[in-house]
Amino acid sequence: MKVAVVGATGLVGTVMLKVLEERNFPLTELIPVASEKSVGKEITFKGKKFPIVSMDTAIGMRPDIALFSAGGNTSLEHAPRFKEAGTTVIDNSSAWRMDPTVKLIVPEVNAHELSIDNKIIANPNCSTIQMVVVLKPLHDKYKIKRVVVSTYQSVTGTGVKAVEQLMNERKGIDGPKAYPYEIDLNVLPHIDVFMENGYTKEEMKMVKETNKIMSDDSIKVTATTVRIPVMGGHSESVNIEFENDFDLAEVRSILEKSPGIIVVDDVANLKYPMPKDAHEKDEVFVGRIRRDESAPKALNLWIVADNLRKGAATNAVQIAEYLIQKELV
Ligand code: 11C
Repeated sequence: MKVAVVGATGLVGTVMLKVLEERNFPLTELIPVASEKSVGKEITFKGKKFPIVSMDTAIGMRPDIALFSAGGNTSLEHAPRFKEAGTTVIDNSSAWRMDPTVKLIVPEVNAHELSIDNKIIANPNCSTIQMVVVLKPLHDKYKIKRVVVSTYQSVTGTGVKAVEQLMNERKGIDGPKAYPYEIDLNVLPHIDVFMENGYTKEEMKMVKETNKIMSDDSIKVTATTVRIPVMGGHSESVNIEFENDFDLAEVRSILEKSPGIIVVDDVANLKYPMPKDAHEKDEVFVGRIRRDESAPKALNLWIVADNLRKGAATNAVQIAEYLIQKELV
């Protein structure tokens, strides 16, 4: 497999390379792609040096798979060019997600939808991915009617500039700002741009992407997405109302058996998921599993995952692994 990583020097691109390395991805040739200012520099992968190349050079090399994490505009412009060259693109931006001809994939949920004809495949938003991994097995068993989610999102979701803003503020240094307000010792109920309905784009992504990935528009979702001065992962408080009643022990057992999930739920010993523990892990962590005592057939959960891993790089690499395993590339 010849694999291009587009956006190889960015936060997600760097993690993609790490994940490919760790998982011993069966690649024969690595093609790191980045903006013109990085072309000619080298990246190290499995102890070997690879030159960073331009988009045109990479397309000319006709990779089998291109993992894209270089923003929506780059993806809109260049993903079709890779596709023309016979490459399967797995795109981490929001550019193609709601395109009805493009599959939006979380392998634990809907990898079975993929076919050899899918040459551009969309990777969902990080906060959506970690939630649907948990919703899916519960929906299969009890049928979800409605989800109310509030997020506590890491600054790494915004990018390098936001990480620098947090670190600079912590040290009392002035510098470039990724947010309209201070983020250290603060909480911003604002992720991405505000839309006409008063929600942010991030909140609406959680609604629309969930329905598309779960192939079920009957699931009602409402979200409040919040940036907090944390690194390492996104956390989510999720309230789920089901059509059918559930047994709490059975819910726990279903989640424990579901792929990609680790249950950390032992409050007697103060065990619950935290971003510090999810950092650099590929799984989704679930805890604080309890009945919503204010409503029938309703459950409360706390979900944490590394947004750069399962929320981005790992999910994309898992899609690529699935394509290879099923001989779809
Ligand atoms: C954040 N969820 O934490 C965003 C980052 O649509 O892929 C990812 C945005 C996206 O700010």
